[in-house]
Amino acid sequence: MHRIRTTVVRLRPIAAPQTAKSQSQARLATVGGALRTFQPMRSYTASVSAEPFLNGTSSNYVEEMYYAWLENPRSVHKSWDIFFRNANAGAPPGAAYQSPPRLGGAALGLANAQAMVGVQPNVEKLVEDHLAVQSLVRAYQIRGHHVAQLDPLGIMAAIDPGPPPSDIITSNDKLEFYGLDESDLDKVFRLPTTTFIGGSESTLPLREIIQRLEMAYCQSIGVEFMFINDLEQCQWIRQKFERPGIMQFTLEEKRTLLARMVRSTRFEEFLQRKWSSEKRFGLEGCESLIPALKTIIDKSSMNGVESIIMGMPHRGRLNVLANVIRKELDQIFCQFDSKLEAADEGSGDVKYHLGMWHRRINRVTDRNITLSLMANPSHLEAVDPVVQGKTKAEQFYCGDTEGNRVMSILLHGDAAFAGQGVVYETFHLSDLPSYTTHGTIHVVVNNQIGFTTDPRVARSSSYPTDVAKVVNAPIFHVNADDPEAVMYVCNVAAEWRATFHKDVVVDLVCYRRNGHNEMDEPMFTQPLMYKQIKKQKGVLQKYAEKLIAEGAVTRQEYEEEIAKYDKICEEAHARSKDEKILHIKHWLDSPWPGFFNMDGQPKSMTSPSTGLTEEELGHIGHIASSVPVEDFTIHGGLSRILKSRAAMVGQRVCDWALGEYMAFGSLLKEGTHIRLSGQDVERGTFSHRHHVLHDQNVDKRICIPMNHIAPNQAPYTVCNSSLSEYGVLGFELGFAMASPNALVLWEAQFGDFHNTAQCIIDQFICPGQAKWVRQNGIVLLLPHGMEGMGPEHSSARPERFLQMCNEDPDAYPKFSAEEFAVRQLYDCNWIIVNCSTPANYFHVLRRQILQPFRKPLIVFTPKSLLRHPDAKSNFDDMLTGTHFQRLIPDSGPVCEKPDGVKRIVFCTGKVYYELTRERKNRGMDNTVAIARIEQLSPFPFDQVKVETDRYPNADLVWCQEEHKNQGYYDYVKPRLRTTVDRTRPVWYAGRGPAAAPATGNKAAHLVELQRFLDTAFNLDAFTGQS
Ligand SMILES: Cc1ncc(C[n+]2csc(CCOP(=O)(O)OP(=O)(O)O)c2C)c(N)n1
Ligand SMILES: [Mg+2]
Repeated sequence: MHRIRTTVVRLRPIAAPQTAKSQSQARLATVGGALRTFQPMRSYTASVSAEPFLNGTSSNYVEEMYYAWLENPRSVHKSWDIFFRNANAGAPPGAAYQSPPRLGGAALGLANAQAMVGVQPNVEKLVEDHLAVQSLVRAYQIRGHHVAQLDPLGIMAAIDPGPPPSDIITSNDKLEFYGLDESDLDKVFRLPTTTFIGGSESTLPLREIIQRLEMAYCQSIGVEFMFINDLEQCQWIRQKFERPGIMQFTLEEKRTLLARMVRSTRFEEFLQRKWSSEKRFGLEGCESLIPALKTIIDKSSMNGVESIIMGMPHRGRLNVLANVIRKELDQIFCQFDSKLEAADEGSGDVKYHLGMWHRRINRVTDRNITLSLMANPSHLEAVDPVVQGKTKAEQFYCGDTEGNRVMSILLHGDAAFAGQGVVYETFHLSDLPSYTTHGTIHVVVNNQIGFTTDPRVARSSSYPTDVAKVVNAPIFHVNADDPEAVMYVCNVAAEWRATFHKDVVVDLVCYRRNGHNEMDEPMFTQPLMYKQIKKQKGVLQKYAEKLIAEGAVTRQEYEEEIAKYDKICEEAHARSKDEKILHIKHWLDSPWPGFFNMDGQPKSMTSPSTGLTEEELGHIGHIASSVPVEDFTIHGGLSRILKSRAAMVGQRVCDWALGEYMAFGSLLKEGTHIRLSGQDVERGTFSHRHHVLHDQNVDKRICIPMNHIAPNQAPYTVCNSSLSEYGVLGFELGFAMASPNALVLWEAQFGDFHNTAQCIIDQFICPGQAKWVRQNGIVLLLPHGMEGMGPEHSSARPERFLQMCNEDPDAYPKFSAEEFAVRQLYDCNWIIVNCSTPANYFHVLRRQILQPFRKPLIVFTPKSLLRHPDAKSNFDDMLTGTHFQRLIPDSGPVCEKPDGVKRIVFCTGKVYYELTRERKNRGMDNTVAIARIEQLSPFPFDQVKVETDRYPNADLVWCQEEHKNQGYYDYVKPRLRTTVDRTRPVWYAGRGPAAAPATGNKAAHLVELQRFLDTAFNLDAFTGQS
């Protein structure tokens, strides 16, 4: 009789926990404790005579004692402590018990204990069975989803390939696992407090217990939640799925559900009829996605949500646009007309990628709701962090600190959800103070295939959704062929988010009726699956038959509903033929009301001055060098930094950090919100910034002086991010999308790390406006420079950014002199600068906000220049009337006799300081001019021309510290040639071509540097070359 009676015993953790919470919590923690390691410790084969107090009706009492002891051995009587200790140590039956010490002469020994628990013969089995039942309940809660009927195709293997767990009672012979048998089925058992299957009953017959557990956990819904380490949340989920009769719907709800299924299904059928040879990545096989989303939206609207931002891939996108966002059908249908002319810019990539923004009344709640679907590239899941950033921004701007008014929904494909790392990176933002959106509802269209690839070769986890477990998000798997179950879990998901403000996943287990797109033949690769799919009755038909059978609708009503929607589609189709012009602007996901004029153009085409008054500079400088709160102890080293800042302010000069301070502080004062995010940005990777001060004596007490600039200033957000580039840059891009009136900056720890966010740069930032008519003013700060640090940490890869500029290198722009700079900016896809002075950095940051349109700004930022004694700017260069210098000409002795200048060396960034030092050393200040191109793109053709004209006898050299196949050379050379009408050659001084960005050897680095400086100043270096 080796019994499971001792379930309690089996639950023994390796070490008894030390914390003392409530006893009931202790019990739950132990029972629900996926964190614990279970170890069989003692098989109670002891006879009653050996340990008589372990008898029958004492089970609850013993159990209580045991849990209490586990929690805190001192909370139980000494006798129990000794008993459990001995038992744990493996004492044989009868030997674990020792008489307790006598207290005050009163004997509180075995006799009393027996009296308390009431000894009865033959109750041992009862205890064991009760404990077995507890174990059984828990098994269903943990593993019920493995046997739930989730797969509409019934081929299951693709979902969860393992055998059914042995502790789930799928047949009566499994009772034996628990030491139970059929004769126990009608016995009544007390239910543990960790289950709600009893409803108002606290006891139930075993047969009923199993049946209710089956109902709760093994039908069309599989709930994965027992890994969540919060008891309240686990209990909440249990009662949502366990309470008897909880999944019941009113007649009206069923009819609405049917109507939504009709729309979803007939929409796809309509497209298939009209455009049978067009790809549309149809939803067939997962039609219940539409009611699923609508249910989430209805419920969330009911809970007070006013704005929902959605991101989704290709599958079912048109259906979502039509039936969830409610884009006019004719606007969708006309996208299938290839003759349609585009009325505005944009690459016409409408059907599967453009977004949408729509405010309407939610019919169920009668409340206003704004729905936006974000434009997205093909790159699956890339939009996830962007959606989160935009959601965060909307919450921030409407003061929604808990996500009660604005929320996001992300849709995923099963293969992409499991495969794309950005999913994980995005999940990790979900609970960070400056990044949380207070819960996202994820919906996975789990059609058990990715293009032609089976899950068994595409992922190592049981489910595609396992990644969500890292943030303790509950996962509701549901058979998408059961629309009522789908609706139920979606309701629960929305309630979960409203209650706990945390992420949740709905996994719609479905199938894909056609190939990856409608042109693909799936039988090539999944013959058996598709044989099954061909036999599969459509979900609408199944659900309609069910409702007709139960009398919820008549067949006639159902047919009328179909006819009604078909008619809507036909009429819209007729209207769509009248559409002659495609207005891509109608597909904007983030309109910026008031920023543009009525035609969507900038309100002016001038950039106001970016300078400040002396007083403003002094005031911001003062804030930057002080601690603006009382009784705040900063680190001694920081005191010195602040002192040196104060000294600089006294001398009217700025270093890099102070220049940035001036730009941020002034914009904040003028009402522009600033958000600076990235790894370690608060202090600054190079310990130069110090925007967040930490009290040395009080834990977590911080001060952000930038928020003390002026009484009505805009808020400053500066946040160290998670160690993710892809996720965080995507997030900030989304944040910048929400409003043009914020300066949003992302800083890479070192510039080269941006390449792990390449997808966001290539797919969104570089071409965003061209593809989706959507401007964005995000700023990327990329530390860059060859400083002998080796191949890593040196290059922010300027060549890549420059290569992706949309400017023609061979054509001199035909703009008037007054408008040259601003027109160039307006036409470009992004702005790329490498500033050599703090003042210029200051101006370019301010220009980013003060110019009348938005373009991404890429800034190659310095490392050693942060502290270079010459890399300082005078306040004079930042005063009112000054502005960003696209090119900084040589202002030295060369200006006096330009005709005598033999060479102009054009350069950008830090190498300027190396060049000037070398020139001085060589005494060539009169013969070689050095011009700094600060704005690389758009290229300042006009100002370069002024320089080349100024020195008619000079040869032209481009000097860079980067290798020849990297850096700026390939970009600059043709532009310089265009500027001089190809009348003069452009020579190169710099490192030779190389595979790696820099040498790892400091000495080699210096040799290389000297070599190219020699070339730059050897006036005969290029003689004879052509
Ligand atoms: C990052 C990325 N890699 C590859 C692709 C090519 N691709 C497009 S759809 C697809 C399969 C996606 O499968 P799943 O996520 O399950 O969505 P489904 O098409 O099944 O709805 C692939 C590999 C892509 N679009 N994005
Ligand atoms: Mg799939």
